[in-house]
Amino acid sequence: MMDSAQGSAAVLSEAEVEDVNQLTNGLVPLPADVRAGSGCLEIASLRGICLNDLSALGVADIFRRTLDMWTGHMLASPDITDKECPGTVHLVLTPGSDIGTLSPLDTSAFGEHRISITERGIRISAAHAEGLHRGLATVVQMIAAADGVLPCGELRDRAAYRWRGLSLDVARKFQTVEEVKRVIDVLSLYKCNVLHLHLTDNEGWRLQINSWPKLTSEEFYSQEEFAQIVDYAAERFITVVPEIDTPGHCGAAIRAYPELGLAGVSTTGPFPAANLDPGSIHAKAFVREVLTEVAKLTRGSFIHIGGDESFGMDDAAHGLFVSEVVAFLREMGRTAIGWQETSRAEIGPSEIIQHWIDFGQHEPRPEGNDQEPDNEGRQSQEASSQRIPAEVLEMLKANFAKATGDKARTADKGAWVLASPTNNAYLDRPISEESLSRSQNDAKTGLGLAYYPATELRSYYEWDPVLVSQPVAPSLVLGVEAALWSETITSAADLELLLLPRLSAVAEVAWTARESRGWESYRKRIASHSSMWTRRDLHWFQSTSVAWSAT
Ligand code: TNX
Repeated sequence: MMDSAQGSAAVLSEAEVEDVNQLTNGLVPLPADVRAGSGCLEIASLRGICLNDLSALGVADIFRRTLDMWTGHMLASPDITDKECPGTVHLVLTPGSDIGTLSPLDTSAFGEHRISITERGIRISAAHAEGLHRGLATVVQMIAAADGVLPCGELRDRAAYRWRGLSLDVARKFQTVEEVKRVIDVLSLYKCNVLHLHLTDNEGWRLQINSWPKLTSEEFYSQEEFAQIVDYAAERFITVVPEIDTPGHCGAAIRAYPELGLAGVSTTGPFPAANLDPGSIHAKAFVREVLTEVAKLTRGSFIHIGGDESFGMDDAAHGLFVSEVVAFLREMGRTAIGWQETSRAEIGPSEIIQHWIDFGQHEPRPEGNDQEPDNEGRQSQEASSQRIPAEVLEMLKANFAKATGDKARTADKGAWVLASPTNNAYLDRPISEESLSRSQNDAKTGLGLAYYPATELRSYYEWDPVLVSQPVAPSLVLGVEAALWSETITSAADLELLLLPRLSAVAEVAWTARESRGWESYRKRIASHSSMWTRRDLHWFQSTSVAWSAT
């Protein structure tokens, strides 16, 4: 793994490397290809935005507001022109381009673009509006990190993976529409393109469903509010993927409509067997009616069907249930995504399987860490087992034992894979480092699930989506999702402490090719982001792993 700031910098002199590092200063994720120029651009000389194509107007407008929000630098309203535009950020959609489809399966999802910085201004070109938007996130970060001037040069960039997401559990702890929008702003800043919302679980059902009105009672999104989230995300080229978790994790639904579950089953406590009754006609109608409504509320074609941890359910019944739900979504022209347990059902090459159960034995030994990887995996499993009550542990172990064949099954089926390994992508693990702030050191006690060992920022950075997905072919690894589960979250502040800086590390794993990444480089580049987070009043964890430039 390289630790220089540029992947393709095989034969650069030391001075040239320094120039490149200046250009990538404060950029996370690290761009693919960077060439230093000569001279520099005064940021104060940037006054406006120009565009050559009306279809980039929305992008320009969001950029203008976003730049102000993160940096306080205000540009004038956009002008449409074909001419040279000194003193502006100039957006150029290349001829023959289209606006893209807002789908993480589309090639526009790679967000390809070019940025050129000269003494006269900044020019960004792309074949899709989405590429412009991703490039503009780079410009926001450059301006935030700069000390009055930007070095001239050129960046060509594109994501390593098409799917770069966050799964957010708003079922265990509800978050307001405003808070979800703040999370979307963070995702956009790190070039992520998917917000997966875990909307239902044992603890609560958070989306209004007209045909089953008793599902929601106090804290939930009306369909109108959900549409607001979808629109806000779409303006930032982020697809919202709603998750309706079935047949397990259905406690809230069963409490509202007991006929959906088996009689006498407890729906509360840790890991209840709160499954829909696979033999019930009510449960079948329920799933179809709910998914029909949910499908109308999304812009993307994706619906997450959960499928995880249906404790106590017969394996064949689980497989059949999931297969029927997947087939129903196909009939509706939608794409099903399921947690890895759905690899045991009838899944095909157009579906997506999200791997999460991680045995920690696939990673090569990270640089500077002399523990054997196997050993590390075992140690962390032992440490966490001690915190789990014996009967729960038995159940989890049985579940994990079944999971050993999931990756091979996924590979056999030719389905797409999303990598969300618990060891590297679960943001709800307790935080291992100290914070620079005493109150955060108090706040972090009890934050993160105690079943997991405390985890450092570095673990979210040093992993490889292809390696953790083996034996799935690299070409079928669609991308990466971080997951933020909310069992221990009591407020928006808690959410943000687990989100930042961890999400930025996973976002770089998703965007930047592995050969170009390096922990030492990342921790230098992320250090200046604290000023953006603080400006926005985000509660970010002041981890001692990074020499933050502002706290
Ligand atoms: C497992 S990941 C779960 C969630 C928990 C999470 C805690 C998955 C599909 N299921 O229900 O919240 O672990 O990290």
